[in-house]
Amino acid sequence: MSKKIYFCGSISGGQQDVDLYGRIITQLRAYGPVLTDHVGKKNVLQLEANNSAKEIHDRDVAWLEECDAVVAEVTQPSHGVGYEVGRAVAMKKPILLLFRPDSGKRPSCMMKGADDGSNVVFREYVEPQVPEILKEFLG
Ligand code: 6K6
Repeated sequence: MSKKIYFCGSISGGQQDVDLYGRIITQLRAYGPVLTDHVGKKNVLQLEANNSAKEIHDRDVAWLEECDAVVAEVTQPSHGVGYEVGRAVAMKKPILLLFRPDSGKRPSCMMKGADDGSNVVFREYVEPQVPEILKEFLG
C-alpha cells in the first residue's frame, strides 16, 4: 500500500548530509510519495526562496498532518527537525528516527529517548542498512 511520507533533515542546522538525505529519499519513493523531497536537494534555499517562513511552517505542518509516516535523519542537529518530530509525536504518527553513530556525534536524548518500542523507532545505522530498515518500517 502506498504511503505519504514526510522526510525530515537539517537545512538551517547545516546541510552537510544533504546528499545522504537525497539517497534516502530516492529509496523512500519505492513506498510512496515523499512530500518533502526538497530537503534532499542542495538548492533547497533557492527552491523555497519565494516562500516566507510562515508559509513554509504552515505548509510543512499541514503535510505532517497529511502524511502516513515520518522518517527523520537526526544525526545533524536541527531545530526544525526537532520541532517536526515533536509535532509528529503529538499527532501520533509512525516515526522512524535515523542516527549514524559513526558521525562521532552524540544523539539528543529527546530523539533517542522518544523511542517507545512501537510508534516511534530510534535506529542507529550505517548507510548500507537503509534498505532493510525502511522495509521493516514501511514495508
Ligand atoms: C528559504 C529561505 C530561507 O530558508 C528557506 C527554506 N527553508 C525551508 N524550506 C523547506 N523546509 C524547511 C525550511 N526550513 C526548515 N524546513 C523544514 O524543517 C524541513 O522540513 C526540514 O525537515 C526541517 C529543517 O529545519 P532547519 O531548522 O534545519 O532548517
